[in-house]
Amino acid sequence: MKRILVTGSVGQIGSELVMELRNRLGNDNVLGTFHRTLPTEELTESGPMEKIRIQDVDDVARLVEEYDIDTVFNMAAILSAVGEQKPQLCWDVNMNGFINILEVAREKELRQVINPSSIAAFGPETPLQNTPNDTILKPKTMYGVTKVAGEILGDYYFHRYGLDVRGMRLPGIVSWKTPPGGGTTDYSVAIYYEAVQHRRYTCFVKEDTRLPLMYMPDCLNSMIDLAQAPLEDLIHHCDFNVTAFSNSPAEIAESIKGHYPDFEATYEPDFRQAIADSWPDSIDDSAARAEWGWDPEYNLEKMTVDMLETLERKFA
Ligand code: AKB
Repeated sequence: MKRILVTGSVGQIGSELVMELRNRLGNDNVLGTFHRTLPTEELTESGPMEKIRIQDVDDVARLVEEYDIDTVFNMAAILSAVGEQKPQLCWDVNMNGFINILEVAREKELRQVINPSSIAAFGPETPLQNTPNDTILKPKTMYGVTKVAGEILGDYYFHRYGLDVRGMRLPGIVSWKTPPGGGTTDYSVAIYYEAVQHRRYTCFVKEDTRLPLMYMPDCLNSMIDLAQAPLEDLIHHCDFNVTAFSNSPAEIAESIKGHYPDFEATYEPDFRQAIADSWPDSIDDSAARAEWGWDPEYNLEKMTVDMLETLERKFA
């Protein structure tokens, strides 16, 4: 991992991943790429940023060549909620984009491709509690379909071509820097923003909807630690369960109330409730712990303290 290209660099995770990788590997060694939304000053001023359309294989190949890339983190994706409104676009970006990256990586003999999967790979037939790593994968969203197909495709490129492709099934990611867009777990971020700014939040899933969650610093570590794990230690490749804690919106609201007693949460479930109901309550990440030492740092309370402090500074 010396010269990295990150797709989806203006997104919730991509924007922070680019900065973390630049801190660790040097600014010029990390190329951020974006499609429509323009990057922040922090991203453009700290290192190279280029416009890309990952569904265009020539675009991907040109940038890999020009910047002498050896590793790609593929963070560009249409998430679950938008994916249900635009299923064809979701397939196009998530699958055609990913296979272009794999093909360029194969042809140019890149070192590694990291392609995050998601808890959206699971479906209602999957065991709901402490979901095993290797289990039934029958998602009911287009986003989930692309995540399962992406896991299988990545494993195919590893076994067929020896390309080192890796990925982890991310839970809902909570962070303060760049808001998420188009996901079902977006409420777990919005609740903090609204608590700091207005002391009230109307949540679009029911109060007892429990989902696996993780704070951004752990998410970044999970991606970089998996990328750096010795290949010979891995039994799985593109489908590691990773989680930090599982909580419901009501429990997040309680944690916020511990700091803002006047905070009020109300609940008006919409179409995203059905998506959330098809995902597990909690997942078993023992394979990630055993094969590459996954060990998250944040629980709900520690995350709440950090989220409220950083958002208060942000909106001061
Ligand atoms: C979403 O809600 O779609 C994403 C995810 C869990 O992958 N945050």
